[in-house]
Amino acid sequence: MKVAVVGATGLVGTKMLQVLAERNFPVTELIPVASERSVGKEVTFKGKTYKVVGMQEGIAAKPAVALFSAGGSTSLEWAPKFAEAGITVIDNSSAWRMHPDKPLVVPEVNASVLTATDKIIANPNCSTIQMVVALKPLHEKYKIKRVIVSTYQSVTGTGKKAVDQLNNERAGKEGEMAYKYQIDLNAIPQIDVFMDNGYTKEEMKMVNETKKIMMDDSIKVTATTVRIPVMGGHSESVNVEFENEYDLADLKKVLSEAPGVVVQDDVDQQVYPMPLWAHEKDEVFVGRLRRDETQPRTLNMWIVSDNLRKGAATNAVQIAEYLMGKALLG
Ligand code: A2P
Ligand code: 11C
Repeated sequence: MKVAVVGATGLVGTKMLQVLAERNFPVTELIPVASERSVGKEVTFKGKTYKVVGMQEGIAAKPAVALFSAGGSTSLEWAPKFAEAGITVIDNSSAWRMHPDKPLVVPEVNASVLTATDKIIANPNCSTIQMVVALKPLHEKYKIKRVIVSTYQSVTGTGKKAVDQLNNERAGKEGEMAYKYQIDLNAIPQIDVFMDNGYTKEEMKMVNETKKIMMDDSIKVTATTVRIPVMGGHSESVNVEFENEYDLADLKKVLSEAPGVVVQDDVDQQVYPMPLWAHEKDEVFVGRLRRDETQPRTLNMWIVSDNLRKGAATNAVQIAEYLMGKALLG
């Protein structure tokens, strides 16, 4: 299958190439696409080098599928052009996520919404993806009423510029700032821009995307998203109130049997999910499972995942795998 990666020189695009290779996605021809600045540069895929091409050339090559991670404005402009040419776009930006006609997919949760006519498919925000993978099996069994989430997000979620900022700060060097403030030795309670309601865009993504992916507008979600000086892997403290009573041992079993979830929860041995352990893994790690003793039917948990993998590249490749498996690609 001909596969294009749009944004192939970026942090997520590079991870997409790595994940496609690792999972042995049947790529017969790779078309790495980036901005005009990068045309002619080389990227490596499965030990071979490929020259980066521009957008128009990417369309002309007629890939069956294009994995996009080149920012929202690039997606808004170019995804429809790829789609018109019959190419299925799986888009990692926020451009199409809340569009009523565009599916927003986490394969473990709602792959079944996908049809052969979907030509632009949205990949959710990283912090949303890891949360819904863990929430879905619990919603099915106990019905979720309300979720309160606080995040501890890695600088890799911002991109290369933020990784450079943290490295420079640690080395005591001057450099370009991705954030308004120093991130090393700090915690910044702002991810993305502020909205009129006082929440950040990242926080509202978690609220709105969760309802859409879980296909249930009745789930109440409230979020506080925070950037911390971690190099890879987002962590989340999640408080979940259920409609129905649960037994903690049963709930752990439900999670341990859920697709894409690994339970790491042995406090006697001080075992719990951490970004260091989740790094370069595709699963969502869940631990610190305990009752919220302040109110009934409520759980506290800690969720960690590699934001560039399950939070971005792996989820996009899994969508492509699903489409291929169901013969939904043109
Ligand atoms: P380029 O390297 O040529 O700028 P990151 O999020 O890590 O910064 O990566 C963004 C990716 O999106 C890069 O591959 C970047 O290419 C690509 N990109 C940015 N703007 C455009 C554009 N207008 N057209 C195509 N690709 C773009
Ligand atoms: C972050 N979650 O960690 C963001 C990155 O909507 O795809 C991904 C932004 C998005 O900064």
